[in-house]
Amino acid sequence: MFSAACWISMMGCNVFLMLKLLLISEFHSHCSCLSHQYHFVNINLTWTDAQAYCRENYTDLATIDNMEEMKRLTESVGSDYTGEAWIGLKKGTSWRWQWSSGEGGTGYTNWDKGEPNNQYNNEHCTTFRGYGAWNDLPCSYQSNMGYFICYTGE
Ligand SMILES: *[C@@H]1O[C@H](CO)[C@@H](O)[C@H](O)[C@H]1NC(C)=O
Ligand SMILES: *[C@@H]1O[C@H](CO)[C@@H](O)[C@H](O)[C@H]1NC(C)=O
Ligand SMILES: [Ca+2]
Repeated sequence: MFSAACWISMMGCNVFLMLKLLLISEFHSHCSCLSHQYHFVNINLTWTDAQAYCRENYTDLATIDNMEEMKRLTESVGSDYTGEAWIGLKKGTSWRWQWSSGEGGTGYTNWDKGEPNNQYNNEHCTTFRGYGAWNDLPCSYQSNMGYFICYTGE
């Protein structure tokens, strides 16, 4: 049998736990909007070579989870560049789009109008277009589309 004092102290403990959980989730939501820092690299590489470059020199090719990150990625490229640049999205098993980082993804996408169109049935990698929208392209492309965006962070 619990005494009243014991019951009250348990309640206190629960309140404390709840506060702690709130603080933790607050902390995490702050973290996730700061966790991906983007780095635009102007070297012409295929998607796979760009991935290797990002994995060695940063964390991976860019993963984008929401509009806020899309905005920051766009800022990292700057308005002078109007070409395309690889991001970390590529078709994986059963032709589903997957992030290079292995992140499950939040479901956020920002495909350009009419994309992904999988032209000639050969477009399995994704680029960022200057104004922010995404396009699927052949993974082996590099001339002036082979620039890429890496990220650092979780
Ligand atoms: C990492 O960056 C350096 C300097 O730009 C480059 O020489 C090297 O090839 C990069 N690593 C990979 C795996 O591409
Ligand atoms: C990348 O390729 C394009 C098209 O061939 C070229 O204009 C550009 O100068 C190249 N960039 C670099 C950094 O080699
Ligand atoms: Ca396309």
